[in-house]
Amino acid sequence: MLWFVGLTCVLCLGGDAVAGQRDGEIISQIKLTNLALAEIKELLKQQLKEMVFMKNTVMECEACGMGGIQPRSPCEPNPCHPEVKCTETPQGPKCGPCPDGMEGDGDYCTDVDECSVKPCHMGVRCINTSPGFRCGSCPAGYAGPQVQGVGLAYATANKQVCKDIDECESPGNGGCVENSVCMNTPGSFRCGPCKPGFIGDQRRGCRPERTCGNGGQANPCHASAECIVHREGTIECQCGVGLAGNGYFCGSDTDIDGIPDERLDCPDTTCNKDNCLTVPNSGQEDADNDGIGDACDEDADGDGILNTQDNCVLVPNVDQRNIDEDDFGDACDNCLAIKNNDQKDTDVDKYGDECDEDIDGDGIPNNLDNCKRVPNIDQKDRDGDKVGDACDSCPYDPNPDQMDTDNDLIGDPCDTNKDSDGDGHQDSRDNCPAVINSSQLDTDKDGLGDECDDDDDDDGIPDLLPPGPDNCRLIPNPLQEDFDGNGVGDICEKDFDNDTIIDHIDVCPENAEVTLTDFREYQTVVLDPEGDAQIDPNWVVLNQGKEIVQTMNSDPGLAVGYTAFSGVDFEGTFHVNTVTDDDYAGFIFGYQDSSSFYVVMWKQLEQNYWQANPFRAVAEPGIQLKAVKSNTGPGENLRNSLWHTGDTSDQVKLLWKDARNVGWKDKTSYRWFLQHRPADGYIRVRFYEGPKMVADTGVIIDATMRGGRLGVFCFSQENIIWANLRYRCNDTLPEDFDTYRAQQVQLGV
Ligand SMILES: *[C@@H]1O[C@H](CO)[C@@H](O)[C@H](O)[C@H]1NC(C)=O
Ligand SMILES: *[C@@H]1O[C@H](CO)[C@@H](O)[C@H](O)[C@H]1NC(C)=O
Ligand SMILES: CC(=O)N[C@H]1CO[C@H](CO)[C@@H](O)[C@@H]1O
Repeated sequence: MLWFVGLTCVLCLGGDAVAGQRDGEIISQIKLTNLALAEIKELLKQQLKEMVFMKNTVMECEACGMGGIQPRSPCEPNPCHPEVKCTETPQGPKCGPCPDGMEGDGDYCTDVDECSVKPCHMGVRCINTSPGFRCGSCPAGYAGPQVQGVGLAYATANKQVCKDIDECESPGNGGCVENSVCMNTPGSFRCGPCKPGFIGDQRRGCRPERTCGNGGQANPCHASAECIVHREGTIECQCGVGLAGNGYFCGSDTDIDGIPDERLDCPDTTCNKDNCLTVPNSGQEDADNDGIGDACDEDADGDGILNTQDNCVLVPNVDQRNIDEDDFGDACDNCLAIKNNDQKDTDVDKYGDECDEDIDGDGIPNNLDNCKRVPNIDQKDRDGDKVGDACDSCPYDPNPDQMDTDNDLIGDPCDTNKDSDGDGHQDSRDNCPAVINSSQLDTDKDGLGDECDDDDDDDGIPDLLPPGPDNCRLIPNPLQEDFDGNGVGDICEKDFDNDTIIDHIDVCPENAEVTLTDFREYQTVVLDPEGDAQIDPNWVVLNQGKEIVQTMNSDPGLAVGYTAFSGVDFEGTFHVNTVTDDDYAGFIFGYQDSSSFYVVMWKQLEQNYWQANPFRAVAEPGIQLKAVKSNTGPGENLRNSLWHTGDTSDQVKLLWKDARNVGWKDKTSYRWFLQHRPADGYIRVRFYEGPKMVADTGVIIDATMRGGRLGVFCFSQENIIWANLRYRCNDTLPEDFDTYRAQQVQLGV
């Protein structure tokens, strides 16, 4: 092809030469021009001849190709860019497209710079290769695949993606100390301060600000709640005094009955709104379901008759019919035709004892039953006094009258009151006469109390000595199976005493006979049985035994639960729900008999007792803690001694009095919290008004009573509520005992 171009050039040059000489001298040089033209003509003729020759040669060549001689292909050697396909066409060889990663017409290709479309992550080097490209690795703190490829299209579609690594998600808190804030940043991370609830820093570590127990585990409870670790390791959260809820959520609780003033965002019943904001009603009883609790509903049964006029306060009875004319209308009377204002129904069969032919429901009619009020099918009566052993206060000494002057449940003929260890159980009956043990627990029923029995469950593995200690002290397991090897036998893992109440709700996990706080069964003790100064108290028990109400303006009296305790924590809410009167109310502990108990009592106003015999008794307001050890027992002496604020010989010792000397306020809830550790004589009581502690006895050491029963106390005050009662076995000595001891030693006591 180039030779055609060459020819054109020659012709052109010739033309130009002719044109270049058209001047004034044309005529004079005409001869010379003619000569030159002839020469050019000759040259063209020659060239034309050559072209025809060549054309023929070419045509001959094409013809002779058929004849077997291989002609040379115009694509051999490939005139295109390396690796570009060459195609023959009539117009000559044709080059295909440039390969990926190159650009040009195919004859000639040059490398494309894929890096121009920025296929690599920001900050990562892009290396353009020929052909293709390659990205460097992702920067530190980022992760992504290796990227390399060829061509702009590929580079555009497959850009390198480097994702930020969230170091904080990696194990070990990203390298920050445990429980501290780890902040992820693009390509890196930072360690911040300790997480909320933890204190410390990156250098010293972060430990829980509030821990639960001594194990240092974090405290999941509400900020105001107490965190309790149970023996088997579970955690319980308990809202602080004056607050209520499930422990994880706590809200204010004006009447301290354990139910919050406003609904809390949790599912438990203790998260519901109190249906009686200012009167304690821990059971939330609401007879007419009108959302207003009975305790503050003027017409509790909604029958249109106000409680004060209604002879059935909790059962609607518009007619108020009342055949036997007692205090209870027919609609709610458990003895329709017999007056029975106490409505007592021992066997809870809906027939009041007054009209029940079988009071205790043991199948033996009352007139044949030697224990009318205690079920005893066997009717065993060893002393033949016609009182069955099951209810005989002296099973070995005939005592048909069953007199029990000191109300200790032991009949007078067999009551020695000789109690060497002072735990409230006389030696002849004490299953450990020489060891303080009020609870008298005897798990294996071998007559030897656990406290002085080396093998409580009689399984052959001693409680403490080798081959013990017994990994289940109260349940026989001679093989000591312990699958998880935690030192607690499998059989008692969740329920140490096998009383079917799992340990963390069991108020006495190591005592099968005590499971939940319950005052439904109680002994009433009248402290002034002779005097008729006032009537006897009327006790009403609510909320499955966790609430007691005393309605009458009465003589001094006690309602005492039957469970005897050694170490115990006892708490409750105290509320006088009336503006009438200004007298005594309180609670008792360490009750052994009606002459021996501790009482915490509180009067509203100062007052002389109206009976000046046998002596003038002056009551001061303010909380008092008294040890009662009376040599007379119930009667006017004890009555006046209880009233009096001070010591009285052979009756009452005043152990502590609140120096503030302030009385209780009407219609106000107070919470008490008692710790009694009789083995060491440790007593401490705290009092709260709302969340605020208002009085504290401090550590008091007194060993008059080495344990006993719990109950409530009233003296001449009506409408007292003891709500949300709770007791727990607890023999752990509080820490302040040691501090107290150390001080005593320093003082030389
Ligand atoms: C645990 O108490 C149940 C009754 O609640 C009784 O059936 C079972 O035998 C007791 N287990 C042991 C090991 O004493
Ligand atoms: C038992 O008493 C100790 C000392 O007062 C106390 O720390 C502990 O929380 C109590 N245990 C329970 C379960 O209430
Ligand atoms: C005061 C005392 O030691 N009481 C013990 C009586 O028995 C119970 C049950 O065995 C123990 O828990 C008490 O510590």
